[in-house]
Amino acid sequence: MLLTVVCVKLIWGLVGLRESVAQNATGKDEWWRDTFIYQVYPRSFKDSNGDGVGDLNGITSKLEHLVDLGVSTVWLSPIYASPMVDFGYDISNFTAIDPIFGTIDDFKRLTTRAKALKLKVVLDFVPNHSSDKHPWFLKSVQRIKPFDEYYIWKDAKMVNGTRKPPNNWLSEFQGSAWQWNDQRKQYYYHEFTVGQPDLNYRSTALQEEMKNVFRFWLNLGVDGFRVDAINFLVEDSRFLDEPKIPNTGFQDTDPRTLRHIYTSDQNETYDIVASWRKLVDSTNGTRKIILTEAYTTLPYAMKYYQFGSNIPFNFIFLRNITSVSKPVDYKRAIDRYLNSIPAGYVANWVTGNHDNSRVASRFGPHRADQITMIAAILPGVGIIYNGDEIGMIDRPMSWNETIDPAGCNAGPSRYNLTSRDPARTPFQWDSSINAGFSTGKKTWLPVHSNYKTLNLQAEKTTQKSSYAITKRLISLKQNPVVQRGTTQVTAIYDAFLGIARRLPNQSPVVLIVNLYNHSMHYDVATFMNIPKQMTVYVANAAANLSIGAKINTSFLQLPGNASVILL
Ligand SMILES: *[C@@H]1O[C@H](CO)[C@@H](O)[C@H](O)[C@H]1NC(C)=O
Ligand SMILES: *[C@@H]1O[C@H](CO)[C@@H](O)[C@H](O)[C@H]1NC(C)=O
Ligand SMILES: *[C@@H]1O[C@H](CO)[C@@H](O)[C@H](O)[C@H]1NC(C)=O
Ligand SMILES: *[C@@H]1O[C@H](CO)[C@@H](O)[C@H](O)[C@H]1NC(C)=O
Ligand SMILES: *[C@@H]1O[C@H](CO)[C@@H](O)[C@H](O)[C@H]1NC(C)=O
Ligand SMILES: *[C@@H]1O[C@H](CO)[C@@H](O)[C@H](O)[C@H]1NC(C)=O
Ligand SMILES: *[C@@H]1O[C@H](CO)[C@@H](O)[C@H](O)[C@H]1NC(C)=O
Ligand SMILES: *[C@@H]1O[C@H](CO)[C@@H](O)[C@H](O)[C@H]1NC(C)=O
Ligand SMILES: *[C@@H]1O[C@H](CO)[C@@H](O)[C@H](O)[C@H]1NC(C)=O
Ligand SMILES: *[C@@H]1O[C@H](CO)[C@@H](O)[C@H](O)[C@H]1NC(C)=O
Ligand SMILES: *[C@@H]1O[C@H](CO)[C@@H](O)[C@H](O)[C@H]1NC(C)=O
Ligand SMILES: CC(=O)N[C@H]1CO[C@H](CO)[C@@H](O)[C@@H]1O
Ligand SMILES: [Ca+2]
Ligand SMILES: [Ca+2]
Repeated sequence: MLLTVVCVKLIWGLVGLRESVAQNATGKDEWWRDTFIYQVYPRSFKDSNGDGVGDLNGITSKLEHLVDLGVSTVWLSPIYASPMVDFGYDISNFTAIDPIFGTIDDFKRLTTRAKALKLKVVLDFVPNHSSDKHPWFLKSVQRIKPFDEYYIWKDAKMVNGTRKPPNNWLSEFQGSAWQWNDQRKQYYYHEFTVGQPDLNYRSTALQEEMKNVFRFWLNLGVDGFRVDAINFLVEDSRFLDEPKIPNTGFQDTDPRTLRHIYTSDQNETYDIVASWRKLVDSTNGTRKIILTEAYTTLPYAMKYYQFGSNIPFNFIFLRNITSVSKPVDYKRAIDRYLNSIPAGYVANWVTGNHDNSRVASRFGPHRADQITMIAAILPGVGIIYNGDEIGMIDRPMSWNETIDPAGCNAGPSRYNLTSRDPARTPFQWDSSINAGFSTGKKTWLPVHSNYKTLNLQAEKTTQKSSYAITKRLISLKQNPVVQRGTTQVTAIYDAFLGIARRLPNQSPVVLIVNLYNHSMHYDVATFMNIPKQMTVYVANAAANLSIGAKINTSFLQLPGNASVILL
């Protein structure tokens, strides 16, 4: 989302240093426990009919790629009916497929094929708001029961005879979060754009309506839901002004000037998540997964576990750790995260998504695989964004090419800071026209010009490609030491990050990352108390090491940017 991108730059707060810890985040024996989940951004994955936009039949035709990679689950970003003002996050019918993506029968074919391939299917669920074109909203405007209460309506505050919004709440997209509706003669609340009115979870009819949405898709056999922007779900019912943060330097219209104590992370939000947990658990068949997305503080994120989220997204690689982070920074964030997980729950590691720069652009192409290596060796679930497994990078956009509302709203001088278009370009399948994504004349976003060499087909025949490395990393999750071992994160001076996973009477699994860009060597064996001779399981391109090579860890010399996993 818009502010995520902006805020990332402001909140790289670093937390206190900790000692090494041993950690056992085994968790319950769920089907997703030691796997990777793969996010498909449907518009950009595969176009089956040449209109330049990816679609369901395209996804179905490429499911083998996910099987080949070895991921357990495909999570689809929104495929629902939508005016596409926010590319599907503005939904006008929660139980209909948008024609641009296909039909409900196409969806059924997709899930049938996925089941045959033993892939789980997870859908995006966007509960905070609907489109203002949704029939519920149109009826709400007319005060037709029970729709009248489906949205958050408030009377104007009259100040000296002038109509003003009911309070000072601000939209994530700048300015008052209240929009006057002349027909209903009231303001409605919108956390995001004017065209995305917030739903009112204090209406039991609305709550039931959204449960029916869950039921609809569960009946079609989906294995779970990824819940969007959950922390914004419920607002405080007193509608008090939020306190101002003094001296932020931002304009008064900027949401960063307020402490969001009444519009974010409300207790009632957690209760609603718990009610959804109960609902999905009451369905027969495979246990269902709930993933929740909240860019929030660690305690608020952790709280979702106890209220039924299996995967409250861990965004440390998106906001706490950056290309300039040092080994101690990695250690601090990873330990802090692992130590915060309540007993019995499973860790997760998001390496990228459709709202942020690609991992290969955030960390540099030579470090993209490193982040996946860290996600793979650490306990729990990895979450990978389509295209990152082949090392795709952001495609810079001119102002004219920009279509993401988050970019367009920011204007020609600032769109680069907020537009999410660069990370959403079509998947690069091969070196044919449009990278094999589409046979059309034009694609909805331009294909990156590097596709002739950077594409899946080429990487399949290259030994140290991102594809080859990622595939090996995904299968590392099957290693018992990685599944059940303790975790030790070590900063080896300023240069090396070391992660060791151990089980009694078994050889450890060890990752060493050189965070310098020049060659360094250390006695890693002594530093980490690991065997003096180990074998390369996988190494990134910079390491210049072959799988199976024997390594003397008493004198481990690694080129700049190199990383290696040893057994
Ligand atoms: C959503 O679309 C489905 C399928 O076209 C339709 O049956 C249903 O009535 C629609 N729901 C609403 C609220 O318009
Ligand atoms: C209302 O108008 C009066 C007279 O113009 C002015 O003194 C006062 O500050 C106004 N109050 C507000 C809340 O704007
Ligand atoms: C929210 O719930 C917590 C307990 O989970 C409680 O300590 C806190 O006071 C509650 N906050 C509000 C505003 O009710
Ligand atoms: C689950 O299966 C049981 C037994 O077959 C059946 O009685 C029940 O209605 C099913 N529940 C749902 C939600 O489908
Ligand atoms: C990541 O950064 C956010 C924002 O500064 C902070 O609230 C959170 O505690 C950090 N997480 C970890 C694991 O350090
Ligand atoms: C951008 O679009 C405007 C209006 O369509 C056009 O006049 C201008 O030449 C375009 N600029 C570029 C660099 O394509
Ligand atoms: C945005 O990025 C494009 C592509 O890198 C560049 O040409 C343009 O100058 C940038 N615009 C701004 C305002 O930074
Ligand atoms: C981790 O926890 C699980 C379950 O609580 C236990 O079976 C296992 O032995 C523990 N492993 C270690 C290395 O402590
Ligand atoms: C290598 O790292 C040094 C110090 O961190 C930095 O000054 C230099 O620009 C880097 N060189 C390259 C090519 O990244
Ligand atoms: C890679 O390793 C080989 C064999 O050890 C060596 O001959 C070669 O010089 C190395 N290449 C680089 C770029 O370090
Ligand atoms: C490993 O390197 C150390 C330090 O250079 C050396 O003393 C030792 O003999 C080496 N061990 C092996 C098995 O090569
Ligand atoms: C993190 C986030 O906010 N995700 C989505 C939430 O909803 C807005 C508005 O629809 C989207 O723009 C974001 O992508
Ligand atoms: Ca299409
Ligand atoms: Ca809300």
